[in-house]
Amino acid sequence: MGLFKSVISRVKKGLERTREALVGGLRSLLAGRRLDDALIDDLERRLLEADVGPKATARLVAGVREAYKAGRMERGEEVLAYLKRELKAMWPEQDRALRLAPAAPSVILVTGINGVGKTTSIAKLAHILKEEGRSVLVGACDTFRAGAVRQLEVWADRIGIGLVKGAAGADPAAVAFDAVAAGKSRGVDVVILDTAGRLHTQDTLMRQLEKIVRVAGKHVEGAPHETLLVLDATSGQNALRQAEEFARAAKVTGIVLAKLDGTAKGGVVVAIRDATEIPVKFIGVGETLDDLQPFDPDGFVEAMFEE
Ligand SMILES: Nc1nc2c(ncn2[C@@H]2O[C@H](COP(=O)(O)OP(=O)(O)O)[C@@H](O)[C@H]2O)c(=O)[nH]1
Ligand SMILES: [Mg+2]
Repeated sequence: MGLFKSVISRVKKGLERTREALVGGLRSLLAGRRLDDALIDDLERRLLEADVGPKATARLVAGVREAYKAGRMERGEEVLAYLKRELKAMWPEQDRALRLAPAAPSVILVTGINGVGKTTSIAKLAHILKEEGRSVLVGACDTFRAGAVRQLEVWADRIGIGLVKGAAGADPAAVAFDAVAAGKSRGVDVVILDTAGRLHTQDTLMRQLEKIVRVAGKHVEGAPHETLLVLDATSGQNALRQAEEFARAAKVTGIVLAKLDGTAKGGVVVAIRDATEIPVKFIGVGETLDDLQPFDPDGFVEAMFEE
């Protein structure tokens, strides 16, 4: 609770580029215009360009076309209102709260391919949890690059939380084992495991994840309680493919959509909703510790469409 409440103005700021390109674009396209077939085609192109995805785009555009043909929609403003309403309806009540165990420690596994923003998102999440008064420990299971461990160490020092690491090149599952065990013996509330995103094959990567999951579950009942998949919003439809692949291999319970501040293609949030049942739980809107926000669909759509 507490800090997990989102503030529309902050979301708005983080989404400036997305807002300008997607909604600003729609607004200048539609405002003051009368609807015709050419305008509907333009709308379709604009939605696809914003990475809303073919499925959702087709549905939205079909809705507009149908209402237009039936004489129920004539003005661009009506289209904007329709889009806003339809987008909001895409996210019915769903539990987006972080899953924590009834008894400490809760274990959160963080996955995703290299460079998407895993380590940074972990730091932001740890920061929020700590501000809420919880003790946090991170496990540096990305043991392939010394730089990866170092990066997490710098964050942990800055936030003031514990870190467990292994020797260079250590087995990631062994580090996960140590981190979860340390979390348990030290009575820590939340253990967050950082993982590697790039291995020789997708197969090895997935097998390694499975091993980490097994090891965590052996120590703490129900662990990992949350498996977060981090996706890079700037990678557009590629992010979708990753979501589908990871969901096949691991029981992903939530998505962190990072780098939404850096893209004009915020529509990918919509495409993710269309492609998977996995809830987007957090959005990343910058590189500092304060730049992680809970994903609140209503607030998100409001922020996107506000002037
Ligand atoms: N603009 C922006 N940059 C981000 C965000 N999250 C991560 N980054 C940057 O993306 C790069 C890769 O992040 P990192 O956490 O190391 O990714 P990892 O390889 O998945 O652990 C770093 O330069 C981060 O500062 C975000 O929400 N917005
Ligand atoms: Mg990393």
